[in-house]
Amino acid sequence: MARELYVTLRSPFARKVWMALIEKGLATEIVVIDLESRPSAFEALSPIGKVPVLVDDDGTTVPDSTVICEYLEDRYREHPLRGRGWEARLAVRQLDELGDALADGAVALFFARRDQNARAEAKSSAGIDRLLDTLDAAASPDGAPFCGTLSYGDLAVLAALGYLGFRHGEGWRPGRERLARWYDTLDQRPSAVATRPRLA
Ligand SMILES: N[C@@H](CCC(=O)N[C@@H](CS)C(=O)NCC(=O)O)C(=O)O
Repeated sequence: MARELYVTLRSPFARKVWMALIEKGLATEIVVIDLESRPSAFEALSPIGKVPVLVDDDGTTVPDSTVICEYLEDRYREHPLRGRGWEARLAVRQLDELGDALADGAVALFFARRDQNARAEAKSSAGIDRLLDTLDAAASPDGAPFCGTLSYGDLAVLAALGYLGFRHGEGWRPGRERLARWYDTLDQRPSAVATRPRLA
């Protein structure tokens, strides 16, 4: 059977894994679903009920973007996206967590604005600003990957920033030139170009 990745075209979590599969050269059929009317085949795959879900070519089924990335690294060693040794792996996992938190914040901000919930909007905006400042301080001045070589942590942050720009514009950039340079460099990779968030 063909390897399948269940996604939506806007989910930053799905995009992180989609990019990882491209970077690792693992051919995958992308199955785009509508979260408003989830097909029963998708519901059966994961009790979590969120995208992404990976169904590997032997039927191994893995939900959650970080769990999928770790699984891919454990199973497919080519084009590694996490470092060797505990320090490098810890750094990648921590970066991945920052990226996921940023994505969660950007999604929460979208719903807060849609629902005109000023309190939730202020909370999400403050959380996003803190994460952006942390990432900007950690980014290298020359646009290089955060941990030296490209990691799935970079992909998590790239997907989160791509979603932030898609939903909320580019207002995150001023005063965060290092992070913007890092983003603009990685955003040119074929894996990033092929997976940019879109409405349909
Ligand atoms: N921790 C999960 C988060 C995934 C997630 O929140 N996906 C959203 C789309 S961006 C989703 O499927 N939401 C559907 C729902 O919550 O019902 C991961 O990293 O994969």
